[in-house]
Amino acid sequence: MTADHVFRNARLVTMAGEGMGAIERGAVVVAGGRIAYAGPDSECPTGLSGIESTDCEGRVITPGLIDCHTHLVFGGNRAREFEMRLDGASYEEIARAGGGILSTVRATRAASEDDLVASALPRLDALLAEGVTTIEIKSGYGLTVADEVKTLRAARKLRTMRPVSVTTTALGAHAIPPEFAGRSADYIAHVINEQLPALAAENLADAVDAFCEGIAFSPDEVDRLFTAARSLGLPVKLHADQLSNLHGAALAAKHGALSADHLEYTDAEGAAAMAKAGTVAVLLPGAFYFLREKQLPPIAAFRAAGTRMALATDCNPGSSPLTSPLLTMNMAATLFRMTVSECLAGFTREAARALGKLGETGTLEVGKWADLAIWSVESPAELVYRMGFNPLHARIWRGKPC
Ligand code: DI6
Ligand code: FE
Repeated sequence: MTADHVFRNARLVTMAGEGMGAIERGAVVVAGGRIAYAGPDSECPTGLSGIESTDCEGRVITPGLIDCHTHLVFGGNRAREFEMRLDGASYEEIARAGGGILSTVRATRAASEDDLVASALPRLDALLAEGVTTIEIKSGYGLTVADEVKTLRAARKLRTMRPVSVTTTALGAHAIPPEFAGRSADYIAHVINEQLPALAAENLADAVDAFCEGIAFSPDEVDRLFTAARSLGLPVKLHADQLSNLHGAALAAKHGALSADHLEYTDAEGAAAMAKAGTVAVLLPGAFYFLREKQLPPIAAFRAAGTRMALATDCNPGSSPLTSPLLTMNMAATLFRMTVSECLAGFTREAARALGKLGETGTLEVGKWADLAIWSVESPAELVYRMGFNPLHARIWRGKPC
């Protein structure tokens, strides 16, 4: 066997199959950036002489983490708004008064592509420091053709600057920009007729997203957008049922969406529709926590229906200024009562599925990219249990330690 690197004497958390796929004393062999073997150390292929070998000294190896829902690229921040909320204003009141998402739109429009890259890099580095090897980045704070293009170019630039896989999502339907105030249907037509073709022409978007909510876009408008996206061959996903139940989960499922995200107000029918369509439920406990939501996502209904559950930081300036997958897992366990296995699957296997990338990453299985996180812990539960402590020992992206 020709190979480049072997990691021996590790506790593997392969995430293959349904649970954690743990292997007490395991080894991972890397060849050409991909996993050539992941299994018991005792059965590791022999004749690997000459290749680099690392003794992991019993550390835990998981798949590299995947943050499948972020708004990483934006201008400015919303610390002032955070203070207003501490004085009693609600997220929706601030949004309706022209603050909220629109204040970040102003700052993002004022920023150059280089400014956006520079301000996103420290956030990206914080994620990488906790073992992230794949990240999804949405636009949605530009809301003109030029500013959406600028945002996604900045997102794509990040992957030339750091060893990480980046997928990009067009979220032009995030908010109604001031120049279209009161004309949401006209703005959706603009997204469909101007933004999507421009982004598609530059191949800047891997998927299309929308915010279906009373303060954003109606189910009918989303339906039109998704029909257009799919006719361009772009998969869809949806910010659904975050603040109220507009049956966004079922709408996403109807369009065969990769994922529906947030889902606090989703009902059992929505959960069942998602399971049937293979639409992954992306749960975002950071936003739930930061907005002090009371309505829990229907975890029991997802389990009963067999809906796949992923987790993500939702890193954004307004509802989840969060760049820690480890803290996100702890929040999912503490606030949503998700199990350790569900939390880890949420940032690995199910996150990969939510991006349509399960064939490439998300588990430690032969043929996938050798995207690994090596942790100085004794058991995977420690990754979920601790708060504000980062035990990452090494991050491997496509076989390269970095
Ligand atoms: N839901 C959210 O929680 C974020 N976007 C969305 O559609 C909030 C974005 C922001 O407040 O800037
Ligand atoms: Fe979001």
